[in-house]
Amino acid sequence: MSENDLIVAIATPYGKSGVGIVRLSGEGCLTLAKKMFRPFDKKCDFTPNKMYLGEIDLGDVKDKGFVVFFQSPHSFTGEDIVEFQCHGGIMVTQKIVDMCLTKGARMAEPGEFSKRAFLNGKMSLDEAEGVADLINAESESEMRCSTALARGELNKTVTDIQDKLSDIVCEMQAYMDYPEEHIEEKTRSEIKAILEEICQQIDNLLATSKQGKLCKFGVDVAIVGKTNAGKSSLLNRLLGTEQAIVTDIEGTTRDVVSGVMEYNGVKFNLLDTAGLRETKDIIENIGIDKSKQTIEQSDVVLLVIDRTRQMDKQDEENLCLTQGKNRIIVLNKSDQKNCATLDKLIGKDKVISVSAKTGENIDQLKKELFDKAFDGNFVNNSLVITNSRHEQVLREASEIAHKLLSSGDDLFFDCLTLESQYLWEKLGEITGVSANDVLISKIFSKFCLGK
Ligand SMILES: Nc1nc2c(ncn2[C@@H]2O[C@H](COP(=O)(O)OP(=O)(O)OP(=O)(O)O)[C@@H](O)[C@H]2O)c(=O)[nH]1
Ligand SMILES: [Mg+2]
Repeated sequence: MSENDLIVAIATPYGKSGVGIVRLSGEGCLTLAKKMFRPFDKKCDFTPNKMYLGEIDLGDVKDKGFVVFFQSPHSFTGEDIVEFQCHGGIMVTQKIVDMCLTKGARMAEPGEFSKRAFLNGKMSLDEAEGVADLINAESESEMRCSTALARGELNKTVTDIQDKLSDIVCEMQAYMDYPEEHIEEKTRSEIKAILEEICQQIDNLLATSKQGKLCKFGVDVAIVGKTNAGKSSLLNRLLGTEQAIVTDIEGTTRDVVSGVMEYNGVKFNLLDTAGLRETKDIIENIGIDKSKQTIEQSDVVLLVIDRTRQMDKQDEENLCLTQGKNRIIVLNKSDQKNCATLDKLIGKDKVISVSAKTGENIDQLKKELFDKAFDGNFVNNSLVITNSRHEQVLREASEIAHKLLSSGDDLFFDCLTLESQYLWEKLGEITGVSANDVLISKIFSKFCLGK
């Protein structure tokens, strides 16, 4: 495999569609395309970025479609690229790929187009990862985070930190080259100030990673409480569908019933659970164990209490069980006149009265849920760390930077220079400036085919 040999892949999803795109990249792609495409326009000279209508040779049959040529370096990969835009579906696109393979191309590895774009300097590593995340985005907030990454916002911040580190290294180099200048004190205080800024910048990025994870994977919300409190009714009301079975028989829900709700562009994975109570029923007990596990694994707990019933021992236990969790107490059945005294609930908890039956206060509950999930600190339209690899690199970088800051006064300048270079290299793992080939291959292998 040479670095710019001819690769081919279907760039559109596998399945039926109006249009399909097959992409060829590498040296000689136009020559190959000409062998299997007959343009209708006799004067066609494959001017770059222009679409030409014609017949694509599929072996025994022909498809009517377009060919576009993107000339190096003005293409996604930075190499010559040809795109066949044909009729969609499984057969036509596959036939074009087969034809390209018989004429000398080879099948692209997953992510190989993006890898080439990175290697040819068309985008940094984090920007390429942003593109992959954008393709996989399932919610608006995830999409917003990925576009920021793909636009190069993380790259900008990291490069800015790296520039500051380069300044430190230059400053120290100058001092070591001209020690007679006696600039040590001034130099040290300047370096300290820069290091403080760097620590702050890295920590600010890291602080966004909690929101990033929730935007990427969704907020897991456990709906728990006593039997018949109205948990399944609440799930259905929040989703706007009849997802879970509702009856007035205690112990109706046995297993975890889930559904996805999107609110303010964020995905909430709602998990309705079996009602908590003492029972000898084996199946119900398995369900109750699952309810407890769900509480543990969730980001937010909605503890549902039937406000028409007096609180009892089971309610007390449920309060204990969810103590310390990020919880909201939901007093359900507000449409009913009789309201029991619920003094025990007064405390730090967020308490909200709703009616799953009529929908009363449900919008308010969604808002409270959103605020609870993000501690009221949701940041919109700014850079948020969603990628666990970036988070890991930033954690390591933060450790190095803080160590450097605290030991800066005691280090010899040559050590300080080396440590600063090490931090520079570490941050380079995000943008790919210093990343080694193994790391790069590992990252791109997770991309989808044709990208
Ligand atoms: N009046 C009134 N009734 C409700 C409300 N929510 C639920 N119910 C009723 O309460 C009963 C139990 O509702 P479910 O949603 O099945 O309760 P659950 O908590 O899921 O119960 P289990 O699955 O047994 O744990 C049903 O008869 C519902 O119609 C409400 O807001 N108001
Ligand atoms: Mg239920």
